[in-house]
Formats: sequence, C-alpha cells, structure tokens
Amino acid sequence: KPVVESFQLDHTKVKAPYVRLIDEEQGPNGDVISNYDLRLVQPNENAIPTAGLHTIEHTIAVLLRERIPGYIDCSPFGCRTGFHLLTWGRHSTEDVAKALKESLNFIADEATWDDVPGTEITSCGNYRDHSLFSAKQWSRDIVDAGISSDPYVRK
Ligand code: HCS
Repeated sequence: KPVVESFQLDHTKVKAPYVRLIDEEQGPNGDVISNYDLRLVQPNENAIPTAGLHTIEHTIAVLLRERIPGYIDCSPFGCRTGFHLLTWGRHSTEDVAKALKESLNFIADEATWDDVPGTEITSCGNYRDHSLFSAKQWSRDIVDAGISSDPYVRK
C-alpha cells in the first residue's frame, strides 16, 4: 500500500497556523516539485466554512502566484483546515509563510469583489458558494494568530 505522508503527521502535535514542507519530488529530468502544507487553522478544533475557503482559494490563486515563483497549484484540504501548495523548485518555509501572510493580509484589509477571480457561472464549478465576508474574517484571524514557518513552534 502507498504511504500517504499526510496521514503520518500527528495532527494533535502541530500548532496552526504554519507552513510545512511535506516533500520534494524529483522528476526524471531532475526537475524538483515541492509540496507544502499551509495549515491555516488548528486541526480538529476549527475548520473554515466552504464559502470562505473557496473565496480564499480563488483569491490566493492570483496573490500567491504573484509572490511565489514556480507556483503550480494551491488547493484546499478536504478537512478544510488548510491548503496544499505545489511549486516547481525549492522555497524556504519562511518565504512561503511571508507570501501567505502578505496574501491573507491583502484579503483581510483590501480585497474587494473585483479581486476575487472566477465567480461567474462560466468560470467556477460552484459559483454560488463564495463569501468574501467570511474570507476576510478568517484571513484576519489567521494573520493575527501568526503564521509560523515551523509546524511545532508557535510564532
Ligand atoms: N487551486 C487553483 C484554482 C482552482 S479554482 C489554483 O490555481 O491554485
């Protein structure tokens, strides 16, 4: 059976919000893809409701892309406590945490509906399920809690 790294993590030991490198994988041509755990809220204590999570996803698809070279994708965990971030190449968890903090700060303080891409029936698979209000409140709480670059050390 394949070993899924995410299920090996002891979710009772981590201190969210944090950025954690899950692993780096090298392709046959030597290219590296990195997989990060962007844990926004504490597992089994909190979960971001889908509308806010969905709006955060769409908005950081632009904001994180602008800040992280080699961005491939950032998509929510089914448990709704955070996101996977996939990138080409290696980035320090400090750099990813800084980019995430800037992006969530923007959502909390400045984002308007114009900053949320893909909210039409043609551009989204569930366009009714967005909430900028929720995205802003959760982003504010996450940034205020401090985004650590070490999953076991609170910032
Ligand atoms: N998670 C995607 C957006 C899908 S709607 C991205 O580009 O990061």
